[in-house]
Amino acid sequence: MTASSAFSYPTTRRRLLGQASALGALSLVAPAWAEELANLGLPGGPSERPLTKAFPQKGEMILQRTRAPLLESPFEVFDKGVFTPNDQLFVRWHWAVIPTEIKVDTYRIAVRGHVKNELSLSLADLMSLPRVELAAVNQCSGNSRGFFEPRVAGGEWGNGAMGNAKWLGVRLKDVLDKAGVKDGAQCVRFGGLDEPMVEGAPKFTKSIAIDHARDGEVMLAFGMNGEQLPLLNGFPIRLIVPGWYSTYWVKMLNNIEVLDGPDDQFWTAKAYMIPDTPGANMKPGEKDVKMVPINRMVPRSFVTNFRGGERLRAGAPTPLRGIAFGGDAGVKAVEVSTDGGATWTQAKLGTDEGKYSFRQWSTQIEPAAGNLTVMVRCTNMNGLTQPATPNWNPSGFMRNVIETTHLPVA
Ligand SMILES: Nc1nc2c(c(=O)[nH]1)N[C@H]1C(S)=C(S)[C@@H](COP(=O)(O)O)O[C@H]1N2
Ligand SMILES: [Mo]
Repeated sequence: MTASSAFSYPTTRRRLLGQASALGALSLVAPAWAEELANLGLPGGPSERPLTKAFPQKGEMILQRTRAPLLESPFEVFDKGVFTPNDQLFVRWHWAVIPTEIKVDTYRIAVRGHVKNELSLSLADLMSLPRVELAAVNQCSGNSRGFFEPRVAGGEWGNGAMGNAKWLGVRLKDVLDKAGVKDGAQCVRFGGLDEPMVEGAPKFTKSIAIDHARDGEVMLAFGMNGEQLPLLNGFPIRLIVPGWYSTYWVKMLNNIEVLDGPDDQFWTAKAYMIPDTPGANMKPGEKDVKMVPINRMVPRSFVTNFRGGERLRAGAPTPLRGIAFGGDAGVKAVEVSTDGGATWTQAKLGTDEGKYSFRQWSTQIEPAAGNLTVMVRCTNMNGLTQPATPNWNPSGFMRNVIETTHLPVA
């Protein structure tokens, strides 16, 4: 993690708040957005993946659900570079009551609970703390759920419920130190401005252990790829939990609560549970599997410059490239196999943007006529490699397998 003084993003307080005020003006379109949401049709079957440009500050996205918004990044986006453009980074909300207007001057983040001084931080207070910048992959726990066999319930994501950005913000540790965490603190719970649309439904909150919260990496971000966050990605502030699934990356953050016991609220204690097994893998119908809250991400890799079914020319030198990430550790190696996994060739790795970032990989092939099968696998710095067979669990979380792309060659 580097200090951001050299970063050319306009981060003076006035400039950021100035931009934020500009967004305040922009948010005058909010009622129109609310109406548009109501008028958009729902997608049909799981194979139907309509594109939409109807969401504010978002370019072309795959529409999974209108309310609460579920928007997937079209996969082509990942071939353009390791940083996902803000207007095409995926969007996921649990509840549909999302503010469409944020008053940046009165926005406050409460820091409360098991602390010596409860705080109410303005955006200016927050931005006066030392700044840090970090590239990190934001990946939904259910990314790629649509590929689970047998099928499971939940958002039918393809592989585009992930994205990588350079996050600019302040350390959660510094915020907690300002409040002075009392002895005996166990975890920190986070909440945002969104609310359930049905009475009695549990508000979306998540928590992490106190030591994790104070590791100096978890941050409160107000910048994303050199701009402020799009509203739907959590403007003005979101939590970044590097290397962990983004269910913990609470958006529109306005509440930080230090607890002296475990968090027993629904979203941490009951939802987002995975089998406590390697790769979160179990058999359909298996009983008495110990479940734990989802946590660290695992390595994944994808081909990005060809879609399955695209035709290649026989004997032609053909560049092959894609992205990989190590999960909670850096990318150590990316290997490619064109013989069904019998032999593997090391791919060349692109610029290292930090251990939590996407990393580009590339190689070249000269395919023979026939049906080419390209397999790609990533190994992270902890020595963890992608599995040859897909994992399975009832919630469709943490999908992982060596990805295979079939390309006819003629
Ligand atoms: N306030 C709030 N934060 C939230 C959520 C939410 O519903 N409300 N969903 C979480 C989940 S499950 C995911 S996958 C990410 C999605 O982040 P994105 O929309 O910026 O891609 O936000 C997380 N933070
Ligand atoms: Mo998620």
